[in-house]
Parts: sequence; structure tokens; C-alpha cells
Amino acid sequence: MARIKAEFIRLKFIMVAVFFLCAKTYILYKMGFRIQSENVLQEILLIINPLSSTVFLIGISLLFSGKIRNIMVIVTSLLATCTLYFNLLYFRFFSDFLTWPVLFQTSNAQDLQGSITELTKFSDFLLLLDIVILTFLVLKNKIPVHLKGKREPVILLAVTGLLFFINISIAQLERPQLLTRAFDREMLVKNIGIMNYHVYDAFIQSQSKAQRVFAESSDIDGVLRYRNENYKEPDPDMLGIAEGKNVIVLSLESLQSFVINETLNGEEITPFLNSLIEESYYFDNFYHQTAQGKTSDSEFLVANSLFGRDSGSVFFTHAGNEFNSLPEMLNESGYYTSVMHANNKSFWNRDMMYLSFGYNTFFDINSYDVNEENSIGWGLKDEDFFEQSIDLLKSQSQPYYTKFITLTNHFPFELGEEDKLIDEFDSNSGTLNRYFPTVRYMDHALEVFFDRLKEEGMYDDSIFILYGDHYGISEYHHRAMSKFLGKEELTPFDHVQLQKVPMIVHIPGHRNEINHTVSGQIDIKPTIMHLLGMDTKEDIQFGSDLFSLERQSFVVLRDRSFVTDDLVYTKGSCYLKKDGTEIELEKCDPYFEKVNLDLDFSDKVLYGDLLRFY
Ligand code: GP9
Ligand code: MN
Repeated sequence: MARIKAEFIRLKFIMVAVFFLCAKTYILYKMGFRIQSENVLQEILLIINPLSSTVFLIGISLLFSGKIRNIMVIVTSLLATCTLYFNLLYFRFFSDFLTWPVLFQTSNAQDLQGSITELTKFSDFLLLLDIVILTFLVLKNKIPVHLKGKREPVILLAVTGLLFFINISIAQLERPQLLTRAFDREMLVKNIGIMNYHVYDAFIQSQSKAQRVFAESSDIDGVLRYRNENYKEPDPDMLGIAEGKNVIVLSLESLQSFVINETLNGEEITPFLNSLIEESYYFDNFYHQTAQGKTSDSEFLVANSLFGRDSGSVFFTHAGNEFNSLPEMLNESGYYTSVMHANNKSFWNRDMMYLSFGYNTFFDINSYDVNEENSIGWGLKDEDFFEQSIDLLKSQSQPYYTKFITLTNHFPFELGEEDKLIDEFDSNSGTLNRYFPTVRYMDHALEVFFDRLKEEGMYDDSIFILYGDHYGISEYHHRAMSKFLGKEELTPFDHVQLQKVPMIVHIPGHRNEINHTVSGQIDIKPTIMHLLGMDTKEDIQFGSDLFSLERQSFVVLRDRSFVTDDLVYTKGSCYLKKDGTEIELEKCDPYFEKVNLDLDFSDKVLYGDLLRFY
């Protein structure tokens, strides 16, 4: 008994630090990450799940003696706090937790600086409170110094292991197969804690790296068989309809469908797009399928008809892969291919990935005149971007395939007064409020662009593909969003519906048609290829032509949610598409196989770099 007591006194400082860190993590779960629990067991898990990793991390100080030991307690607490804080910043932007691949995307960090000030809050300093107290105690010599104990490291490991075992056992009760099935990151954090989640993520990432090494050429056979079974014949009336025309693809930053044909204070939010839709093929059940790689994921989906990664950005992790990308195929058919985007070429590792995609030219920030007057937020304003792009377009040989990536409608949605064509919204989310004027501005910039193309006689020979790259308003702003939509609260069903982005195929002189097929960005590549009269039978694709009469009305999102004509599945629940009523999960059963095959085969191609065998 006396020995236990003595040991207790020896470890008092460490235990206080552990308590502080656990309490801080729990408070952040609730207030920062807004994690909600549905029952008592889940709440208990939230309270205890930081324990094992905290004991382990701060316990590292036991490997040291004397003063250093006390200092190490502070250092490890600080390290953990930084990890929590980076997650918090990331969460405020993406409503998601950090992953290892995202951390290594450092070249994006400098461009995020503008957003960082928007994401930090003064009260964030409170996160350092425990560190300040611990440091004060050490500096004032209030903490006795101890020598290193021989058995302490072993005991530390045993205690950590035991705590983790208790944690995982309860988690297993709450979520069977938590670690073996692919649940989302929030669920992992909820169950095993944020630090353990990072360890788990590291394990998963290294596993995916290993897949390339062990891939064999015969692995492609199963993929090919699956692809052939799912091939859809093009609509003969649409096949080759735009053969030899220039293709202008417009990737519209953060544009979601909920603003289309909508008004704010009686004013249209997207008057130009609304009128363009009147003379275009418009797909009103079209979803983005991106994950953490945002714009780059959408580019990947469009260029390859393959899925991006469920974490990190494929642009960073697999730029060295062999692809059968659309630009490369178009080059072979005599097209000149390019991207126009007034940002640093290395953002999202584009310069590297575009080489793999086979683009002839990337007109990056160096091709534009960017100065203080014509910039806002992330850089060159859309209107100036389009205006300056006209000459670049002219410099290309025809036919060309050129993708434009807009920038002004990007979080934090900043805009100069002179460009505000409609008022901000009025809610508790500044982000959502500012979104409307920047969307309206982008819409205006597009109108100017189309007018200029007509003026220059460049319009008639082109076809236009316009789509939203990903959501602009994250889950974090749901309360404000529900106010705009006039709903009491937003359910996971509503969240999936908010992942709809506009998709417009505009062929000058063609009739207007609204197409309700449920679809996504993965379907763009085969659609363009068929419009240009190209054969897709031999190409490994996971999407299908939007115009095909045989196509299945279906989309799977990267988090394994899916949508059909009648159903929406997300986060373990099945809903009726028409009104969002939750129904028995069994109703969604028939589709899980397709969801898994689509995603798993596509991942297999990516991780195994299988196209190098094809
Ligand atoms: C940056 C632009 C924005 O070049 O594409 O990227 P996002 O943050 O939307 O992925
Ligand atoms: Mn984007």
C-alpha cells in the first residue's frame, strides 16, 4: 500500500497533465468538433477515448530523469495540443479531420494563409491554459524531481495497452467491425479518439503504398471484366455531335446547386447560369464526388473517370502513376489541350499531375497579369481571369480542349464592394452570408466571358461543359443553411442533397433539356468522349455517358453514400429520395454491392497503379 502511495506521489505531476489534456480533448470534441452522441455509451466513449493515447504520450516523460522529465511533460502536452489545434483549424474549413496525406501537402499551406486568419478565433488561446499552468508550476520549482524508474516504461506500455483494450471493447459494442469496415473519420474519432485515429490512419496509408509493390499485371483482368459488364452504349443521336469542335470546360469554384434558379431578397443569385440552362442540357441530379482533395479530386474524376482517394489528395500521392487521361487521349485525336488557372502551378501538385494527364500547356499564374487592383481573396478576380484568357485561347491551335478553373467564389468568399451585385444573406454564418455575393459575381464573370467569346467569334465553334467542383458551404454551417432553405434542421439526408452541383452541357444552337438522371463527376469523361465521337469501349472508366439511354441512374459518393432515383443512403441510414423519410436499411441493400465494386475496383487501379499494365 505504501509503495502504491509513493508511486502515486511520484506520478502526481504526470497525472495532472494527463487529466488536463483529456479534459481539453473532450471539451474540443464537444465545442470545437461539435461531436454529438446518440446514447450514453457513445458519450462515455467520448470521455474515455483520449485516455490511452494521452497516458502513452505524456508517459514518454518517464523515460527521462530529474528536471528533464518535468519539461518533457510540458513538451508532450504542447505537442498534443498542437495536433488538436491543427485538426480544429482544418475542421473549421472542411468539417473533417486531418489525414497524413493532407499534412504532407505543404505546398498548399502558404496559399491557405488568407483563410487561416478567418479560421482562428481569439478564444483559441484558452487551449494553452493547461500548458501555462504546468509551466508555471515547473518554473516555480513546485514539482519535485524524480529519477528514472526501471520498470516504469514497461508499466506505461501495460497501462496504455489496457486502457486501449477497454476503449476498443466498448467501441466494438457500439460499432461492430469499426476498424475493418470503412466508416468515416468522425466515427473513428468518436470511437477510438483523435490521437489513436491518427495512428490508425498512418497504418492505412502505409498499407496503400504497399499495394503498388505487390500489384501484378493479372490484377487488371478483374477490373476489365467489371468494366465490360458496365459499359453503356452512347445515344446514337448524340454520338459525335460535337466532333472536331473546341471544348471549353469550366470548373466553377464551390458552386452548389441550391443557388440555381433561386433568389435572395427577390434577386436572382445566378441570373446568367439560369438563362444559359434555358439553352443547354442541364443535369439537376448531379453530385460532386470529391473528398479531401477538393478541386483536385474533381479534376481527377473528370480526367480519368476514376475515383480520387477517400483521404488526402490523389494529386499528391499518385502523380507518378500511369493514367489514360482525357487530355492525353484528345492529344492523340489532334486536340491541343490546356488548363487555365491563375494560381501557383504547384498548388495541389498540379504541375506534376498535369504532366501525367498529358496536358500540352498549363497557363498558371505566370501567364496572367495579377496585381493588387485585379485581385481579391485567393488571387486574380474571375472577370479579369476570363478577359486575360481570351488571348491565351486564341494563341492555341484548333481544335482545343481547355479547362478553366475559377477562383473568386472560394472560401472565405471575399469580395470588394464594387463587385457586390447582390446583398449578403443574414444568418449567424458570415461564410454563408458572403457566399451569395461571390456566387453572383462568378455568374457575372461567366456572362462577360460568353459575351467576349461571341464578340471574338469564338463561341460557335465550341462546346461548353460547366460544373461545380465541390461544395462551398460545409456541414459546419448547417444551422445557417437551414435558415436559408427554410427548414427546421438539416438531416444527413439533406446533407447529401446539398452535395448536388450544377452540370451544364452547352452546345450552341442546341435545344434545352433538363435531364434528371442521377449522376456525378465520374460520368463527365465518357460523356465528353462520346460527344466528340470517340469510342470508350476499351477505356477503363467507372462512370457512364450522361446521355446514354442505357445508363443506370445512380451515383456513389466518395464516403460510400449513394443516391438512386428513389433512395439515398448515407451514414448507415436509408432514406426515401422524394421527401427524406428514413426507411428500413434493407431497402438500400441491393445497391451496396455495386457501391463496393465501383469504389474498390477504382481504388485497386489507383493504388496498384494498374494502368501501367494496360
Ligand atoms: C486553388 C483552387 C482552390 O488553385 O483550385 O482549390 P480548393 O481549395 O477549392 O481545392
Ligand atoms: Mn475548388
